[in-house]
Amino acid sequence: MNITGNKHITDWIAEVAAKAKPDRIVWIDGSEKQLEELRELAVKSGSMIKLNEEKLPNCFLHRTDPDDVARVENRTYICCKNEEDAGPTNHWMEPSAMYKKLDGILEGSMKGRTMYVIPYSMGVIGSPFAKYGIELTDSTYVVLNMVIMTRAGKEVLEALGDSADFIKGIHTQGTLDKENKYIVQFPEDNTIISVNSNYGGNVLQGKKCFALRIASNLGRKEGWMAEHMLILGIENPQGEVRYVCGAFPSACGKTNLAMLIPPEGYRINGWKTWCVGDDIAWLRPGKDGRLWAVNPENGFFGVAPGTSMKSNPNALECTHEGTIFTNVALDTSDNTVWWEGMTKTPPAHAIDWLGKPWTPESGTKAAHPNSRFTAPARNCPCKSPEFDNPNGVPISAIIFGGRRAKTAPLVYQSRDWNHGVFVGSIMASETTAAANGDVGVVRRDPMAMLPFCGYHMADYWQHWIDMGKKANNLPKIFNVNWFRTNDDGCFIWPGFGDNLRVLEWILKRCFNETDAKECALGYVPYESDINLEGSGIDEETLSSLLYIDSELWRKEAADIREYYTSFGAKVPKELWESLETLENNLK
Ligand code: OXD
Ligand code: MN
Repeated sequence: MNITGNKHITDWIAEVAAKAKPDRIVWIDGSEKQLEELRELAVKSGSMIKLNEEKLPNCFLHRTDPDDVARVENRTYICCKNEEDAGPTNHWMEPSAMYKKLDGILEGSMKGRTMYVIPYSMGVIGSPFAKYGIELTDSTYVVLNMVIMTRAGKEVLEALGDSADFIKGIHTQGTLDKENKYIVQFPEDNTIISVNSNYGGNVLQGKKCFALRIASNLGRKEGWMAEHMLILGIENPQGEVRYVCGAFPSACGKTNLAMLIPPEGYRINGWKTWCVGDDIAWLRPGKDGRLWAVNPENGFFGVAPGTSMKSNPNALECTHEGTIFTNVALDTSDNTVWWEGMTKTPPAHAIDWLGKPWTPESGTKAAHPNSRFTAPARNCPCKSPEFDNPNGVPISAIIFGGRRAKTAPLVYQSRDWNHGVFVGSIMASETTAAANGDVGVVRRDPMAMLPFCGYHMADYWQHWIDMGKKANNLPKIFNVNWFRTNDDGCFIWPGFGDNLRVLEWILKRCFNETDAKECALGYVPYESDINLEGSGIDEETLSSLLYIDSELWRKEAADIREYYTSFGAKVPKELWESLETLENNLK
């Protein structure tokens, strides 16, 4: 039965149903009663395993098909009319050709299945930031994840009223055929279609598909920004909370930074941290000339392996109730979960992510390296009191980062907004760094948006430059590198909570509370301005972390020149100018 009179929605659903031919259509109203029934159904059908109710109340384990365990960048498309608009970093197909292909796959795909209608909101329903979507899916797993990750249910339909302003999403698991897996965004039609996958990053469409690929297009049109960024509030002993956004490529500790616990000395002095978001930020200029950010999500879809009481107790705490685990190991001794890095001692017996008996002697991983938890934000011990603020939080600093063994210093500040855009555009991580200290292979990942920018990357840089003209009290832009190594290939900086020492300096810079040294890259701290008390790092070591090797940077600049050239004529002139300044500074 329809639960809305909105014809734009009901006509579209009828059209999809005529194609996919589900046995029945169920509207997700968001009620606990309905969700409870769906959980029961998922357990009965074998799609989810109920975990120990005492230790992990309302938690479930799901195993995906072994070939369906991660996002599939090579099967992810941006389908706009002109190929040039998708740019060189996206896969593209002409929209009508792609619709034809997908229609073939959708035809009859839901026969014998239920089609769920999930009305969901990215952002607080009714807030100035909110954008609405409807995902049609034949997967109960998708429904149960989407209600954690977004604000979903009939309130969204009420907020939409008769409007046609929503993102249309269709998902079918199909047959999970690897050769016919497609994750497709049609930015000109505000439409997303994912087929033949049931893995979160591909099919929880609110996340990467909507909140980044489609939303980056909306933001460009409407004058705001959709970014792959965490949002963190830092409260100083005076009780003042200042906010930063941070973009990092994967495997740089983004979730750890988003839920950072201050070092003991800081905690004693009254420092606190508040998580607003761990993955996505939507930013808009406010009337006060600052950029204001919201996290459009309502949960965390975090990587499980490596999450422990030591690395990220807050994230672990998030998973203790109402969480769906995907592809982790089942600890059969007490019907709980385990993954590599959770505890030093693995369980003596487990069922691995493939559903097979496992012991520590098996010689294989018990959990898939990309196994996940889908946890409600309400569980986060450091959830910001501003999490649901409809106007978001004002951002003082934007922090870019990457994993570089030798090149990038621990921290540097850009000279101004446009130079900061340059710093974001050249972001990179080294994929491998050999133990002998050799620098690994560099993969550029501008603003950590490489797989998520829904249009031409150089147009996206231009949008950043243009946004700089829309606000007169912009965040300052910084770059950090927690991963400098010594000659033995060991990390020098302790990282984790100690990163707050660097964040403190960053925030002081934003409020003109500390000085800095000018260098070829921008500004770096005076050694004495970073609080090292209790860090185990002395000023000499800090000096080595801040050292800029001109020879390496000359090579870096040459590599950037080549990289920019690959984007053709669209690269903004301001970025070329920043590159020239860097080259001159290094002479
Ligand atoms: C994620 C990602 O899952 O960036 O958040 O891949
Ligand atoms: Mn991400």
